[in-house]
Amino acid sequence: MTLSPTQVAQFEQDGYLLLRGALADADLDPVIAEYEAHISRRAREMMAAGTLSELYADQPFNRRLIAICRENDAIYDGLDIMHFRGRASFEFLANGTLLDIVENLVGPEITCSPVQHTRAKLPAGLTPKGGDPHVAPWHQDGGAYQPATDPHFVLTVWLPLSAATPENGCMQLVPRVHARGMMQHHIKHNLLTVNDDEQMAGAEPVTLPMDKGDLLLMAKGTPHRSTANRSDTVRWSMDLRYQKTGTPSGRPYYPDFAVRSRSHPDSVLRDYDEWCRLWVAALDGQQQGQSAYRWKVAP
Ligand SMILES: O=C(O)CCC(=O)C(=O)O
Ligand SMILES: [Fe+2]
Repeated sequence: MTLSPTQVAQFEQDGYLLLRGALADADLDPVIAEYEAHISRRAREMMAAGTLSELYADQPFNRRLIAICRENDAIYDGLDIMHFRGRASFEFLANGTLLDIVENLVGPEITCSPVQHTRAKLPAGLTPKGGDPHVAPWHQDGGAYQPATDPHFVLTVWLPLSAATPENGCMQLVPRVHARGMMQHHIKHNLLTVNDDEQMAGAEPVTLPMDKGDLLLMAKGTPHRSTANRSDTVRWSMDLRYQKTGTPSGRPYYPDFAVRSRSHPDSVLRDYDEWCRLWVAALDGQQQGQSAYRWKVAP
């Protein structure tokens, strides 16, 4: 799939583009299957250890984790992409349909940013340790990178693995303000956010329910958020970032890699084990003392 000139113009004007049905089940099901297999394995281990009363194997992908977490939320740890490190997840980062779309906006030399997540957003109150990192207050993704990234284009790609609805905390964003530049952010409860009252006054957000297969493309200056999950479903999603090879990811201590290159095809990282090794080494390095954010912690 390629974007039409009208779609590219729409992205540039609105700071986002929502593509319905861009991905097929065949693109996403391997990722879902490896999470399902992991959850089954962990549930069996917990049963064997006597810390779970049943497997909840009859529950669908967007409910099973809830049923298990209500009994024992130890299963919740390690689901994000860099900790989970599934082979299908790695392969999905280089999905041809996805990269064809990305190439329309990023160009033919594409680096996969390490600023990426797989999120299992649970109903409010169920997330272990209180606060929920998947309830994102208003922010621009540009605010999440180190300043070296400011002059460069970074494309955010957000996609649900199960239906994202207003009730379970789908994405909301403010169109047509992405080119105004970086807003003042701060860190509140460990989350990056702008000052809502001052900077979001008068904003007219759009709410974007999305189904599996839909794809949201977003500029790094587009303010967006997601609210708490007030449903009885898990909002499973991935948010990925792509940029022109050679531009800084904004998290230099995490591994980025060339995911498509027309000029240097040999530079592309295709080795799953190497990707795992890079993440393990980076996570062991604990950011080498660098803060993820340039912003002050709110009092
Ligand atoms: O998934 C969410 O709820 C928020 C994600 C987000 O802020 C992003 O993908 O940039
Ligand atoms: Fe974001």
